[in-house]
Amino acid sequence: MMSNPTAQAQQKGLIAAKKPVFVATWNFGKPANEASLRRYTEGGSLLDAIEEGIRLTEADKSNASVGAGGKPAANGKVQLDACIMNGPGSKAGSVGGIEDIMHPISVARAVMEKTPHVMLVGEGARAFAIDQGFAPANLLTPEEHDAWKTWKKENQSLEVGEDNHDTIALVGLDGEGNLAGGCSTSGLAYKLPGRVGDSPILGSGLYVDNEIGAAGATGVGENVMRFCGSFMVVEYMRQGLHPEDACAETIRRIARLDGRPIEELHINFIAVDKQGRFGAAGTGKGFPYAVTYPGYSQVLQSKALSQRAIGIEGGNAPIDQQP
Ligand code: SD4
Repeated sequence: MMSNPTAQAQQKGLIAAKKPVFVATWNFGKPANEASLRRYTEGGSLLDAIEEGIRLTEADKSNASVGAGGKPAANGKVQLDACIMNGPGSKAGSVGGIEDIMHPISVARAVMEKTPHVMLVGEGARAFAIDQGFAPANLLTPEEHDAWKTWKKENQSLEVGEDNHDTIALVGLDGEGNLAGGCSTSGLAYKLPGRVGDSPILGSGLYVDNEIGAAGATGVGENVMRFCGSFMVVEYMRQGLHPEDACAETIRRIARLDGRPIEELHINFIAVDKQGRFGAAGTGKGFPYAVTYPGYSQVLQSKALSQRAIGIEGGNAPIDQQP
């Protein structure tokens, strides 16, 4: 008997035995997926389920890279990015650089459902959220405030490292064969105020095509958004690639176009297709992703495209220290 969940899942061809199936980034994707499955089982729509899972991560103050408790921009303000997309009708909503609102995923959904627009940014997004009844809150925890003060005093580097970014991207397929997804992040730690990454950009941090599949990204947004990364993953699935291979091929193509070695890009993708097959790939070794469907919930190891071990990301335990 194989005890390794990744090996077991790979032997089964990385395909969900039951629907709905939820696939999410990082270790914290597992409780998020489980919240999604619960919401769906209780009668919520696939979109309700996606929103619920991401809200769990956003509310977790110990997660320093999503929602409340996120690391701030260089000016000490937490600025959040999120988007949501529903397969049927390709409906989408998004917010960029929103301040003081704990659940940008829900604001993104309100943009989708209550406005004729797709994306709101900055002060306009905040004003819209408050108008919609979202309560403003201070998202900067005392720990992150202290860490920011230290960074200001000692460092002030804007360099993208191993431990200053993380994102929840969560994609799902329901029993009717419909797809949906969401993505939420506080972005790169100590970014320039106003910097928006890939996460709220449809086609970059997230893409859903109801005919084919859904994909999401985490990592250095600048290395995803120049290539429409999640859209590219979906297009490779359209060409017949398994989701894991589609994620890997996207990373290889990005590296070719960018010119730097794969291990310097710090990006990862997750994907699910319309048949319930799923997979993930990363530029380094040890990007974990979570897969949940009725009777199954596991953190799996993604396909690694270089031997570089990824470090502690946004409070995540390195893969070899996972429970
Ligand atoms: C960004 N992609 O803002 C996000 C950060 C991230 O893992 O995903 N980090 O660039």
